[in-house]
Amino acid sequence: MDTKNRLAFSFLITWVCTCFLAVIIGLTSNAAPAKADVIYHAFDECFANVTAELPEIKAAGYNYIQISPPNQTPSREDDACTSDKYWYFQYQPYDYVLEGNLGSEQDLKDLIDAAHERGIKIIADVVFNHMANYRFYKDVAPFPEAYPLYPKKEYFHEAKCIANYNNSYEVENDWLCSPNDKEGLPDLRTDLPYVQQKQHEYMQKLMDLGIDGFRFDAVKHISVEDLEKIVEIIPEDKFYYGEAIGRNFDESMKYIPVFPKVTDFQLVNTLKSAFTYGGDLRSLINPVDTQRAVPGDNAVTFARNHDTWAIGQFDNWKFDKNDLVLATAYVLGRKEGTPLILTFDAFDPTIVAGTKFHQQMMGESQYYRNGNEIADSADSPNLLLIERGDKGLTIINKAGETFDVSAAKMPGLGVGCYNELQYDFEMCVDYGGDGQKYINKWGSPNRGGIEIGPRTALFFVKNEA
Ligand SMILES: [Ca+2]
Repeated sequence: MDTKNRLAFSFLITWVCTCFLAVIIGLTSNAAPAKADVIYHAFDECFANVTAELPEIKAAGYNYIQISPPNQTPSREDDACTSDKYWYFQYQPYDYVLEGNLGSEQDLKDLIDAAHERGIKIIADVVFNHMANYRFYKDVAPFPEAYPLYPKKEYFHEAKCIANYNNSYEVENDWLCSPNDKEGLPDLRTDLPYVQQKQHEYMQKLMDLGIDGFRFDAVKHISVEDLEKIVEIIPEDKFYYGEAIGRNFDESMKYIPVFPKVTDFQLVNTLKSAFTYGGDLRSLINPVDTQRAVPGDNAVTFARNHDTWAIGQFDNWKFDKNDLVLATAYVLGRKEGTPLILTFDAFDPTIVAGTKFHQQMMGESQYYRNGNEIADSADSPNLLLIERGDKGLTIINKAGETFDVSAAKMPGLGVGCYNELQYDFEMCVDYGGDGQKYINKWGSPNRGGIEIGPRTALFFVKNEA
């Protein structure tokens, strides 16, 4: 076939396939395809910039976007749209009006509408425990008249910094302070019907704009009884979860079922141990069974979030750059949890492949295959194999060396060929002469077995028949 004919032939094939696809889509258009949720955390991003980014976000496979708190907060010295230096200002509400450093109410509405057109939902981060530090408003009026919504002292707990984090009364009722901020954040009396009403009006306003869900900040600092009141108005079809930085499993689970889901810091701990030098990836086999992760239906999962990203806090939960990608690959390869991917990580090629894998494996079962059943030396602290149904496989190699074996069994996967989603090569499984299944093609038709490079994660999905 000459070049011209080849082009024509390829065009014809494309046309035939497209028409065939159109027929399939046409036949199934009544049932929207079920998709697993992966949340893109548009951390400290201006709303108009997120709107502009929607094509990339959609192409990478994300179907939820979590925005930073959209309420009014102290003015920033940096350009909020290009810098993340004063990100923590966004977690200090001054007023629940939708006019702030990250954009206007119209910018937010435009983002919601444009996202909905693409089938993407928007989650708003809401901060109800406290208000902005009064030092920003000293020139406006005395405390607390400076706060338009809460101008009376009775709306706040007594001004006193949390001193003992083991005392839940203090954690819930005293003010959040930091070494750089001894004045602290005015802590709201979230038990008062008036305060709850203002917070409900704000949530309702966001829902009227089209917001699809909420992330509730700092829930450990609000009593469960108050939280129950706060979430009361949320309709069943909304997605919402609580940011609970649980120091242990019970502390994480304390907020279920007030929230259907909580941030899974138990898993972050478990991941950190497994990926630390000398750690063992096999410790990541079913961590929920030993309470080293929150049950999947209740968990919003990540290797890092904006809190562990931020300089000078949660240093025990920070990962080396390569480990971060591999730990996030695990979060996306496993069945459990709703993954939340931070802006800075969201377009890493391995993480994009993992996000697509997570979506395509929706509803598939999960099995951690023991390396002994695959090949010599595959049962290793550096190697993890997660099968998804009989049509998906994640392999993670955390070693500094390539794992290379010329023969590998693959008892769990169906016979056929699989595409690797990041590197775009084919792996095929077929029966050998002994009646067992083997990987008989790995990239090149000249080799079988497994070859996975140092500090690499691979995601295989079976080709459609
Ligand atoms: Ca509080």
